[in-house]
Amino acid sequence: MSFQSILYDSDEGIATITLNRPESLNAVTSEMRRELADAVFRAGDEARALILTGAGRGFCAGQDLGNLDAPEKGGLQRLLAEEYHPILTAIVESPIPVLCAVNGVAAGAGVNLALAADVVIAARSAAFLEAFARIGLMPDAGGTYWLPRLIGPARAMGMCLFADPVPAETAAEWGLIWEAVEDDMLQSRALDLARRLAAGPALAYRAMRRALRESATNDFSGQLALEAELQGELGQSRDFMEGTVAFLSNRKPVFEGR
Ligand code: LHQ
Repeated sequence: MSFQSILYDSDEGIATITLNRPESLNAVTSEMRRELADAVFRAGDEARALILTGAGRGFCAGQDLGNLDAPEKGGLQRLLAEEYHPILTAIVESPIPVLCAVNGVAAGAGVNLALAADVVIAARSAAFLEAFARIGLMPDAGGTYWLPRLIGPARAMGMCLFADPVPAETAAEWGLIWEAVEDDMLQSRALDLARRLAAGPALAYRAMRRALRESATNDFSGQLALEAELQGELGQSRDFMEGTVAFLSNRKPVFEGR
């Protein structure tokens, strides 16, 4: 499988997808959407952790505004439903943890693509910009889902209405992302975290990602039931046996699960 708008690499259980249209800050075209979806599925089949990042000085400037369908082709609703949503769903439902390393500005759908990942880290010089109001649109691609859940309704509303860039450090303080790191440390930090995820208990990771996701819509008793069901399954896994034996033997566990 060869790609034009992204780079794909897989090594030692870690797949890396790099958005690769640096001349437009990795603005998203139809080709990039198709390739991203294919690459996310491929990573889920062959790796244990996935890093998503961007080439050049930007992470992703959102939709390429020069690459939009004519309205008679179904307009923005079709574009979102048929071309954006499959990528976002593929990331959220990926069997492996997804870490986004935001190397520079993330704008529009670029922010919301990053927020679909399980862990988001960003270079200190990066910023998050829900740019939509600047062009007469509202946030899409999951933005109105993630923002209030991550940073609360007041900050979510401010980000959407004012469309001002939120610097990486502020994003980390607000809980929009996991951490902001020095620019020259971003890729090594991403690799370090991805290595930990790749060596971790894959089945448990899958279960905790699902439980945390479903907590957004479950009530308390529903969530307790889901935890008990998933923990029941994990309790029968080899990884749990290995984790317990390793703890009692005072050694590091070697998890297998996929
Ligand atoms: C771009 C873009 C871009 C094309 C920079 N397109 N070329 C999806 C589909 C369906 C419905 C609608 O919603 C969506 C989701 C969306 O994402 S809509 C929102 C689209 N994104 C934006 O509105 C952001 C537009 N970009 C910007 O505001 C700025 O470029 C930011 C703030 C990201 C960065 O500013 P600067 O650092 O000053 O860079 P720049 O503006 O000079 O951009 C560098 C180059 O990249 C430039 O090209 P040039 O040939 O002049 O060097 C830009 O034209 C190009 N570029 N974003 N989205």
